Amino acid sequence: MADQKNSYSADNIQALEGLEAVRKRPGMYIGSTDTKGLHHLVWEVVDNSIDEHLAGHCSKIDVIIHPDNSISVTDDGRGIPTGYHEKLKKSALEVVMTVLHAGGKFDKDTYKVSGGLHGVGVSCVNGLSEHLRAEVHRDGKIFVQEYSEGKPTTEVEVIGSTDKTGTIITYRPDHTIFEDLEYNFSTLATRLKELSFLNSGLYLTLTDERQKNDDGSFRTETFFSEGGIKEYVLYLDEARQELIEEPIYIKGKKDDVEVEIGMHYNTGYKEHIHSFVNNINTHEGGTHVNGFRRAITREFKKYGKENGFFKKIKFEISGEDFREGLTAVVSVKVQEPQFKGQTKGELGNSEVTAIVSQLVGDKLKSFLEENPKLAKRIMEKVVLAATARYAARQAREKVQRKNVLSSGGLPGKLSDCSSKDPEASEIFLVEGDSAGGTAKQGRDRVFQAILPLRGKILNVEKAQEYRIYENEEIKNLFKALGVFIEEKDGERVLNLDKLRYHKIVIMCDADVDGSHIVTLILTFLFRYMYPLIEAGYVYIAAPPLYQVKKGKKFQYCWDEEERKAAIEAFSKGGSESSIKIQRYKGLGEMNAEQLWETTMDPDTRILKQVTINDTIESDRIFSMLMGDEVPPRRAFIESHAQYANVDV
Ligand code: 0RA
Repeated sequence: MADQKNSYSADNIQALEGLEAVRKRPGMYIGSTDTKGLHHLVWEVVDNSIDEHLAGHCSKIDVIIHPDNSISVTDDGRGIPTGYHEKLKKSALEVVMTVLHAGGKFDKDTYKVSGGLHGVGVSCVNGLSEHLRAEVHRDGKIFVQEYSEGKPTTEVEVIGSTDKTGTIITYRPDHTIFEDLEYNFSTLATRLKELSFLNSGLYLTLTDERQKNDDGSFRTETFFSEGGIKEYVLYLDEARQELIEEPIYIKGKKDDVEVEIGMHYNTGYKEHIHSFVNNINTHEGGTHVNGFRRAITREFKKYGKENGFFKKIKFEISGEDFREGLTAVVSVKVQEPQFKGQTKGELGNSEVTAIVSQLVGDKLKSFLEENPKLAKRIMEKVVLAATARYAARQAREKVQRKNVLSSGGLPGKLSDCSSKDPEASEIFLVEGDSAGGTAKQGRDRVFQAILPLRGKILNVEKAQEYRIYENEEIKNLFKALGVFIEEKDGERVLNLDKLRYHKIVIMCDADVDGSHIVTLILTFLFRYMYPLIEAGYVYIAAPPLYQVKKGKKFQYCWDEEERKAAIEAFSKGGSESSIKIQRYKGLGEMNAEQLWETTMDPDTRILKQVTINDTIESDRIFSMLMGDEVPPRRAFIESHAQYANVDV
């Protein structure tokens, strides 16, 4: 089991032999032993291959998921060294594969940038695998060694000759260590796609031998980007209307810090800044993002003032006004990154701020001078943004003053629970008054509250912020949940101190309209109440699709398979006719008791917790599904229909 809380000093680690440490405390090395940790193994291997690419020796990396959920990673890099290691008296291959952190010791000169957060190397994967096979093509020969739980089971053997170079690592994760051994195609695909944008010119492929296409071939996807980060921002903005056609692209290097940035303006109202350090997503930003923001505010403000764009604005223009409709990717490569913050997702190296700020500032200065027409378009948007922000703030304050500051701020439509303990309390967001009524009768009023929402709530993806605070349903949500937005250092943050429920359950009909409403509510929560999702408080209820009944016996079914099984079980020893099948199209077709026992009773219900696998891709998917542009939405839905399950 993962155990990150136990602190473990360097001495302890050295006292343990080789990879035994990794097997004893896997969580310390790969974060966790849940599905996240399982996928992390792939990245440990791929990171090594990416290092080969960054050193200029690798152009292609292939990842294969085998039918038994073992993984192969093949690259055309230099191949792991295989020579004799004098000090350790064994092959360098064996040292790299069986000694923690050994990888880097062999190539001091190369600029090693990938990895970072855990970055413990391929030996760690070896230690956590019940079987691993390393095949190296190097010096005209093919070398192979196999291992079990990180210990060699064969010598390094030469099995043939080759005219190529590269490494093939095949491993099967240890089932005694990992809770779940099933690899997820879209999790791997999303990260490989991201890596292709971050490493332009590198071919990455993903093949899933568990899934076959109609023609019998395996499901395969190839990821390649010629334009890198410039292309990445266009991809992220695909479903948004552009304000400027070409992204602004910045690339430079100073004091060993490499900076690459793409920025693109769309006509939307949100800012989307994604940042990376050594290919690793820094969710919480950090010094590189601070430098970027600082430069934008400084240069745009100066230009706007000097050219008279802000004459009519009677209040101070704020930094965020310059970033409305901005989609940007900020990627830096730093020799010795320091990560801080709650999830180690924030860059701490202070020298990076000034470096990024200067490079971006220089570029923006010349961009504004050389493109007066585009500059005018951006400045006019900034003025609109500032005006709307001012209006939104007033609207928000009006809602919140009533909400938190006055008593009796709960919405009339809310049927609250009697418990005042947020940890024990649940709120069901129910589509429509009639289903709301049934839920109210069916619930356990001690800990379950019901808030009916009228039909389709506002699509926040298309609405300006102040409209959101004017919307009745959304106002009710803020009031019922007891959360509010406050400004901290010029940033808006959701305050959860007075949150009234730790389970927020979206309960809608199990049909197309119902799932549309779920998506609308999720979009709102993702954009305005993300910390609730992050904390794991948001759930989707799963009402049954069928009731299969014979005489007095009946069974609820959640999918086709269960329905077939129920019919079969009931028809044993009799015939299929007397059996009645009811298809529930909506919550309204169930009475209060049925709704309780199928969907609301904690002992029997199925709740799906909403988790975000990849914030950047989720961001893009929401803009795709709920945004303005129709063709990308259609393309997205069509391309995902083939493999059915879309993971948000
Ligand atoms: C140690 C040293 C060198 C490369 C590697 C390890 C290496 C590891 C992996 C893991 C997967 N693919 C890999 N490719 C390379 C440097 C090699 C040299 O200096 O020739």
